[in-house]
Amino acid sequence: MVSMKKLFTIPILLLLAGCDIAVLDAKSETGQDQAFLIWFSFGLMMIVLLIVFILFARFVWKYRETNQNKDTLPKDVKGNKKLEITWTTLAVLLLAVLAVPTVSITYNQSPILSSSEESEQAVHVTVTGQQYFWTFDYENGKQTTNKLVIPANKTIVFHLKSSDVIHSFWIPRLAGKTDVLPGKELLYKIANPEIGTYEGHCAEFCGVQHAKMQFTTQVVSNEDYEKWLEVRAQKGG
Ligand SMILES: [Cu+2]
Repeated sequence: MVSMKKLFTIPILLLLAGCDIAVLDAKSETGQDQAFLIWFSFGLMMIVLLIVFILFARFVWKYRETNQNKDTLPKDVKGNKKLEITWTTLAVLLLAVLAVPTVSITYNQSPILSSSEESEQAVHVTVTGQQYFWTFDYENGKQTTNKLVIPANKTIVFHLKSSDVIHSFWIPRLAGKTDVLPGKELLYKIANPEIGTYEGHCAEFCGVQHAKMQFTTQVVSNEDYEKWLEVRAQKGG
């Protein structure tokens, strides 16, 4: 059996290490919605866990063996209708509560095949994944490699493409992982990123150099973005 000391060592070490969970420190509306889902389901889970633990402790204490009852067997009870209905209903209700934000946010954020609601405000960037780097093409023809620059507080529509195998586009602080498929262009939106520099990764094992398939994302003000776009630097700009 694992000793209590060992059981607590891991979380304490994580806390001491200043454990930084990027997805919970989201810097975009899209990422914040995802972080909310994590906290929401975690919260519900903790409530259930707390109730179960309290009841468990109570029953262990209440029905423990004492000198008075050690020679008698407890009464055999089964099929309490009230209890069965209660915990079945509670579980269904809990799942229903969990389903509302989960379905709504997931549906809202899922990548689509083509953009039907072409919004004027959105900034479009074509993202091409290939072994083992990322290319970003902007609306005016500018191209960068392994460095993505986008404006803050806008909706960014990424047109995800792969020129070889399946990759996955992931900027942990901005949004979750999205598959990048060969032969199929997926549109993925990230809403209202905040100014800052964020790491990006390929999150799908795509070959021997997969771990090196990283990029930097710079979210800059709208003005800076326009200026940056005008500098006609080509690759690597
Ligand atoms: Cu990859």
